[in-house]
Amino acid sequence: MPISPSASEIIRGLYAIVDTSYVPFADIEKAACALIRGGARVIQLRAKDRAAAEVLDAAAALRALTLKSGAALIVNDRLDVAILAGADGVHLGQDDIPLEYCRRLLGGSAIVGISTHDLDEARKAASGGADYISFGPVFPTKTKKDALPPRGLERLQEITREITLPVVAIGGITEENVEEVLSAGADSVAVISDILTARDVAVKTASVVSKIDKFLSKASRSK
Ligand code: 3NM
Repeated sequence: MPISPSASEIIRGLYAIVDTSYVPFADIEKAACALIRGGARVIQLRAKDRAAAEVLDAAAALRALTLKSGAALIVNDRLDVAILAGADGVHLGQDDIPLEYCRRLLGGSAIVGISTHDLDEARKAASGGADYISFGPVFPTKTKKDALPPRGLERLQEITREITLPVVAIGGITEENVEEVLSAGADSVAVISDILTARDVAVKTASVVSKIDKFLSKASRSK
């Protein structure tokens, strides 16, 4: 039987997000293909503005694609869609269905990530059994309309020093600042607009992935 990789092996490097505020709904599969071609190994589907049936259709298409390529699929917010599409996991906001209830429906092997914005939320997610947390916004972002004020690199570092779960940094991260973010201890980096607005999404992804992977492999060699 194949050994399934752990959440900390999966949530490492680029955490790519297909966000329908940048990708027309009809192009979701095409965008995910480009991200995967560029080397993304985790794909999150984030479709805040769409009805459940549509999100489920998109998730099912991405499930087929990610299974073929060996990438992990995480569904944002929608536990129901994550379960029905057979996704690898779900990513929950602070106001979504609480973690303990999610586990009852998802079982222990699914990956559950929680958005956090301060140390208290991060501690609560870790003690509640999350597999990873996101922390942000690190920098100003236009993508999330209700984003909190930027947390900055020092607060990110405070989180990565204490929390032993994989930490995905998010918010305003670009190819230019990704190394600073990794230097603050992030295991993974979510990049939305900088990648999805690129002229060639696959080429841009490859360039971001190469920068992240080089940094992480150097960091793990020097441990
Ligand atoms: N969550 P971009 S910031 C989806 O702070 C999301 O939890 C955030 O998009 C948080 O890479 C954010 O375009 C948007 O800045 C990130």
